[in-house]
Parts: sequence; C-alpha cells; structure tokens
Amino acid sequence: MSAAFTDRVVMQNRLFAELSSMFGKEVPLYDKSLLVNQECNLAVAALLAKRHVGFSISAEEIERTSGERHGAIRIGRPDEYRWIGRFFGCFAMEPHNFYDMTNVGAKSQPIIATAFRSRVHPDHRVFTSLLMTNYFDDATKARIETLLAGRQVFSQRAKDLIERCERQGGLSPADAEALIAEGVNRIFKWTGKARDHQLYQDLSAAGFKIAADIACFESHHLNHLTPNTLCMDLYTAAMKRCLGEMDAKTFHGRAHTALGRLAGQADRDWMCLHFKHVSRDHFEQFPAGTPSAAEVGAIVDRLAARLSEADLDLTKLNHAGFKDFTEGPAQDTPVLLRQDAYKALTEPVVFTNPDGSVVNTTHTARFGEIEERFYATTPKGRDLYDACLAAAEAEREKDPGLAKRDFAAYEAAYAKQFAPFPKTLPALLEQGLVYGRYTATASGLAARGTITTSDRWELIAKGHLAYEGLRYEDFLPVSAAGIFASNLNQYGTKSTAAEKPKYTQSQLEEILGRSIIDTDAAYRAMEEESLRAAFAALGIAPTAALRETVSA
Ligand code: OOG
Ligand code: NI
Repeated sequence: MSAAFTDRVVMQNRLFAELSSMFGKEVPLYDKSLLVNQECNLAVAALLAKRHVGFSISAEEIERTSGERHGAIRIGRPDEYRWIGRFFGCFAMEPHNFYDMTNVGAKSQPIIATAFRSRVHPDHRVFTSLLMTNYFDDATKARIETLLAGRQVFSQRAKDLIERCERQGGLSPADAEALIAEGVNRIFKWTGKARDHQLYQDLSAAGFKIAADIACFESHHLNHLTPNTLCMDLYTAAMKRCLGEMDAKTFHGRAHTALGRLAGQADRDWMCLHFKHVSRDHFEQFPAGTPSAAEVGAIVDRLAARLSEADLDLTKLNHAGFKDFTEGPAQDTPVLLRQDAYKALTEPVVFTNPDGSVVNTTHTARFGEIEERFYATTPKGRDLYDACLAAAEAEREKDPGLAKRDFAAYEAAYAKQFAPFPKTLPALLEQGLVYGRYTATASGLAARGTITTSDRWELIAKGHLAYEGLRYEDFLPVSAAGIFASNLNQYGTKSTAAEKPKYTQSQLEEILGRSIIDTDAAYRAMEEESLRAAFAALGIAPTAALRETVSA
C-alpha cells in the first residue's frame, strides 16, 4: 500500500522547485539573483579545482548546491498556523525550535515563530511566523483580528488533501501534485490584493509594517526564498556590482580578497561542510594545491566579464539596493550561518476597503536573501557566539557608517570581536564549541581488540576514528531581526498592550497541536549516537568511554 505513496522528501523537493519558479515569475530580480549566485558558485568551483587538484563538480551539482535552502511566511491566525503545520507535515517537515521575536531587544517584532524542516539531512526549511495580536492595544488588536477573521487561505480541497495524507500515511503522486499546486497557486501566492487600507496605513505609521504585511493580505505570500552560496562575500559583491552599487575596481578588489581567503579556508572539512552529498573519501583523492594570485585573478576576471553582460545588468529592474552588511559571524569564523539580502521591493497593490472603494498603492515587504551554513554550535559555542556577536554589534553601533565608508576597516573591526573562536573544525571540536559526527575508520576496525585508549583525539590521531562537523540547519533570531529591520526599513517595535505579554514555546505547541523539536538536543543526540556506534565498532566499552568523551 505504502509503495503507492510519493516519497515525502521527493514531495519536498518538488514543492521547493515549484515555489522557486513561482517566486522567480513573481519577482524578476529574484530570478536574476539566482543566476548571479550560480555564476559566483561556478567561480568558487573553479577556485576549488586549483585548491584540491583535480576536483570538479558538474553543472547539475552546481545548480543543486546553488538552490533554495529556506523560505519564510508570516501567518495571521492560530488556526491558519495549525493548518500550515499540518501542510508541512505532509512533506515530512516538522517544527524545529521556538523563536520569540518579541524578545530580541530593540529589534523586537510582534512575532513568534518556528521553522519547518526534515529531521535528518534537511535540504529545505520554512521560517514560519505568527502575528501576536495581543502585543497590541485592545482597539488595534480587535481591528486586526476582525480583518483576519474574514479570510480563507486554505481551500477545502487543500484541507481534504492534508487530512487524507494524515489518514492514509501518505499521498498518491496525483494527490501530492495537487497539494503542491494548492501551495503554489493559492497558499503562498502573491496576489497583489489587499484589504482595509486605513488599517494598513495606521499599522505602518505606528511602526508595525510587519503586522500590516500579515493582516491586510489574502494569502501567506512567500516573503522570501533563500538560495545557498558557496562564498557569501563573493556573492554580495557580485550583487552590489550588478545592481550598480559597486564600481568595477572595487568589485575586483573584493572578489579577489574573498576568493583568496577561501583558498585558505577551503580544506577538506570545508569541502565536506559545503558539499554534504559528497563523501569525505572522495575529497581525499585530490592533493592539496595553492591557487596563485594570477589564477585567482583570472577567475575574478572571468566572473567580472560575465557579470557585465547585458542579462545581468540589474540596474533597470525594480530594486531598493543591497543590505550594507552581512548578518551572523565574521567571515573567518565557520559557525552557524551567515545571511545577507537585497532589500524589500516596492510593489503595486490594490486595496479594497470595507466600503467597497479601491485604492491603488504600493507595498514593501518581499526581499531576496542569501545564506551560507557552517557548523552547529554546542551551548558553550552558542554562548560564545552570542557574546562575540553582542560585542561586534556594539562596535558597529559606534560607527554605523563605517561599512559603507571603509569596508575593509569595518570587516576587520567585526572579525576582531570573533577572535575568541578558533577557525578550524578540529579546534572547534576539541574546545567543545561545535557538534561533530564520528565514524570508525577501516584501519580502526582492523585494529579492533588492540585499542587501548578511549580518548577521542588519540583515536583520531591514530587514524582509528574519523570526524566531520554537523552543519547548522536552523535559524538565528538576532540575524532574523536584523533582516526584518533592514527590510521593513524600520527598527524594532514596542508592545502597545497594557502589559507586554510573555510568549512561550508551549503556547506555540498548543497552537500547532504537537511538540516542537529542540534542535540542540537533536544535534547532541546525533553526536552521541555516532560516538556510541563508532566505539562499539572499535570494540571500546561504550559507557565509560562516552562519559569521558562526549562534550558536556
Ligand atoms: C522571516 C525572517 C527570518 C531568516 O532567514 O532569519 C528569516 C521574515 O522576514 O518573515 O527568514
Ligand atoms: Ni530568511
């Protein structure tokens, strides 16, 4: 019976492919940004071929690795939120982590959220916000809720398909396509139609553009889709160049710096992190090389020439420029994730008012993000990250214009605050700052019975144990807040309720009707499980060894 059902991961890939094509049609700049990303990733691949002599990656793999990693939607009503959770459940995407955006200091928004993704080896995720109407004074709350009460984002057909999937344990290929079509043609579709212009204006004027974006529209329109870059600094420079914000000489300098740094950073650990679908054994085949300055220069020249072709002249497309700086860790610190974006576009919208009158106006919400993912931190690593980030942001606040005026100085000042972090995977693992996955090697298995140590690092040094870093698959609330702030062109908001409510994970779980997965525990379990299995394979007594070895 179950053989007749479409594999949920296949469904997930199909959903994202359809969303990408929908969003590309809706937003021409997005489609072009995908192309710019692909060209940058090709340039990175050319560099990697020099760094790992003989390494190559097919055009198809480049396209796959340049594809969408996440999207974001914003929901208005709790009952809609539960339907969305059930919708993603059909695609094996489950809620991971609770993000309280009402509680990120000056950048706060009236939002709580979770992200839907697969548990293991996730390729895609959707950051899903819920507007908290009790963040507002009673009168505003009532206006928002009244307007939201009148909309029907999920069709009866979509609900039937979700219920069928839950009942049967899967969907037939035809039903799976039908559910994807519901997503693309209705649930996540941009309609350009909105309601109640007065409420929209009042919310926007009070600083609650995000609430206006949620309350006044007819669908959970996709707010952004985020492809994956292999080199954040190269991509951001390329986009600024194509958007007309950076001259040719500056681009050359930036691209050269970015690729030169990458040549230093892109060891085998980096390769495993960035090409998750390729095994470490594959990379072991290629001897390490050192790309010369001339070789890097040639790659930059080729990319620069490609970017200056007419089809990548983005200056004439509707755009609002690129963000001034990248969110997340400094470029030399491979933890968590780095994110950047072109800013939200101003797009035409038609409002229909309660009295039937029509207003033709514009709305600014949809933007174009990019991400690069690194290692998942342990609580100790996360605390260090939070401290470094706070220091780096405080440094930035002292001279907010520096990034635009003197980018190299800005970068150096930012990186300085992340100096406490080691920059390589073995050092990060050894200090217990990131999570790893361990496997017994062939020579370790051959030595079974003669192994006397249970020390992880000794086993690695002897070649008995291999390691890799776990990639961070989740989100960062402070980065998200920075992206909200930049795109809304508004800093944070303050609650206008008589007393600012407290929001909890269990509240969101109640809305979803299920528990939210705590990803720290999940990463930890993956690390422990890998060690347990590796030690068992090596014939090392697991309990005593694990007690000593697993990072606390
Ligand atoms: C969501 C912002 C959060 C991210 O990458 O951190 C996010 C939104 O703008 O609705 O997508
Ligand atoms: Ni995002």
